[in-house]
Amino acid sequence: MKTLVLATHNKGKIKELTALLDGLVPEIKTAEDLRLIEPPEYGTTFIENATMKAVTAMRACGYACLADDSGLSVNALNGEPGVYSADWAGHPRDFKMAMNLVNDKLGDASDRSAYFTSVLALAFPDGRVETFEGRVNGTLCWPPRGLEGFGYDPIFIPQGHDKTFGEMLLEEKQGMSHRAFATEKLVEYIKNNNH
Ligand code: ITT
Repeated sequence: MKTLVLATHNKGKIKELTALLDGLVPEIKTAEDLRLIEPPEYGTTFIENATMKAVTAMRACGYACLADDSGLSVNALNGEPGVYSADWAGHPRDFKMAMNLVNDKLGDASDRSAYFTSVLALAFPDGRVETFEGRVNGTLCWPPRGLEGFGYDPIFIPQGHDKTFGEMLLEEKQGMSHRAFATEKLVEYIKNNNH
């Protein structure tokens, strides 16, 4: 594989994926570089949405395309916002509002456990699609802490740590994130299959 397109319009994901995939393929392009549209997401699972985003982009540009569908699932909220994590931030995206919404819905619930999931879908020009999933467990804190990362990072403390993802520099988050774990599987697949 000479060129891989990151089929996402999320700047936080682009920063993380670009660093995680460093050295894997000669050229990485983004959806923005190729002016690819941002398709509406009607799926009810991360796998469905990730696959749809990767295939839509691949059909539009002809290169191998990698999409990420991800989100925060809160156990006391029956897994919400989950696949709707971006929707909770409205238009234009406002993650302060989304984090407030999570905290309001949680109220005084004693169970503050949550997890991030990332599903990466890799769509090849010949129509094949492979998916890879990563997950990180943690707890939610309030108020939000830290200015690093993106999205819900300032309220998420990964298991076994004291800092939120919002208080971690990129390299530290990459050592334990859902996206990093999914990417590890993807990299292994690419290396084992000579792509
Ligand atoms: P693309 O579809 O263009 O990739 P998006 O932001 O719409 O961008 P999703 O539909 O996958 O992406 O929405 C996932 C949301 O979950 C995302 O907007 C983040 O706010 C949140 N999220 C995912 N991974 C996260 C992470 O590592 N840290 C914080 N929030 C995250």
